[in-house]
Amino acid sequence: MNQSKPDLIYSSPQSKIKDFSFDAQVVEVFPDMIKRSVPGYSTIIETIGRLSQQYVNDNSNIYDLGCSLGAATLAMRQNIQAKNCQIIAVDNSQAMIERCQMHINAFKGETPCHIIQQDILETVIEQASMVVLNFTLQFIDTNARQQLINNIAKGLKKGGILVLSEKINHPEQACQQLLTELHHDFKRANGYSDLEIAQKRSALEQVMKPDSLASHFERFEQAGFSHATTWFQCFNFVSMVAIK
Ligand code: GEK
Repeated sequence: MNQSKPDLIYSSPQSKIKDFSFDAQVVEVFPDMIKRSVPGYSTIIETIGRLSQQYVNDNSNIYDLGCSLGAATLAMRQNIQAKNCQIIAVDNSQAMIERCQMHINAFKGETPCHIIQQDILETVIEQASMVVLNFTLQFIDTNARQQLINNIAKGLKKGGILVLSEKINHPEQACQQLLTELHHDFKRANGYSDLEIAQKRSALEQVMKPDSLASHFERFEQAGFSHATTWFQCFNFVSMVAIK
């Protein structure tokens, strides 16, 4: 999965920028794209693996919602110690799901994985000890987000966890600007040009809608989680854990 082609999708000027979509072109470069765009991505994936070792228990289901190429699924499968568990990895992009299945097949593991093409708003969550939404909720219709978090909380067993990673908006303009500039510096340092940064930004504008950190915690509370904390933040990228 590390030998991805370099992401050059936005490297030349485009007269009309199409809305970003998780299509075959994106799939080809996805590992390179996400590593160069999301600060802390590798740390987050590794930590999801470590959390699965601790929180996944016997006879339970594990969900990776918006699994893309299955990085979180693989990290969990390598770390789960519990018996009689299964991982259900869901994504609504056909191109992602096909490539994800190939990645999963390429690695051996004890825990069975079911790779499903489906809208995660339709996924039935039950008997879950761990649910992962790693940079997926930001692509879901804002009005459907609370219902999804409620559904996850309902399907988790007591003591089970939700890992939610997201890009966030800061409510104060000055802080929002500072975090955005630091993120753009990070992308420049990873070889993206100003043109690539600007064109990708336009492509995502209507597709990805970040929330504030406070609204995530309000959602957790409304869904009935007992505890929630941020465990990682780098610039405007955050990963949280909520415990039922
Ligand atoms: C990782 N978690 O590598 N239903 C199912 N899938 C969806 C939906 C939906 N309604 N909307 C978007 N997706 C991964 C990275 S990427 C994040 C997640 C990013 C899927 C979409 O097809 C894509 O694969 C994924 O959510 C978001 O740990 O690229 O910034």
